[in-house]
Amino acid sequence: MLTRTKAALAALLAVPALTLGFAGEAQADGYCGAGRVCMWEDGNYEGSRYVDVVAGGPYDIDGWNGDNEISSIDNASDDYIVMYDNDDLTGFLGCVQPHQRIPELWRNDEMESFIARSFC
Ligand SMILES: [Ca+2]
Ligand SMILES: [Ca+2]
Ligand SMILES: [Ca+2]
Repeated sequence: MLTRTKAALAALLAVPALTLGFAGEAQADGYCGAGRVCMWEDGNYEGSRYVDVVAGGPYDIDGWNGDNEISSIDNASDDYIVMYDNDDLTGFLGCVQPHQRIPELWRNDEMESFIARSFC
């Protein structure tokens, strides 16, 4: 019974947390500001924040700035982030959905370019 109550409470709290998320995220350490996409050297949004840009692009992640090192990503935008293995949007890796966070990328240390789009 206690578990069910907790679950119901969590469901109730989930909706306002989602709608109010932006204000908190802009200040939270390790997360991205509204409309931006951020990428980190290590998993769980740790290590160097190599990418912190307004969702748009195309962007190349240059050498010494995180190319082939990205391990986690926070997409705080309304667009899909389409990720590529190589520079110039070549070698499709996969998509991050709008407002999706990925603490451990399934293709670790491979991304070199990306673009924000309204489709995947
Ligand atoms: Ca890494
Ligand atoms: Ca490169
Ligand atoms: Ca690569």
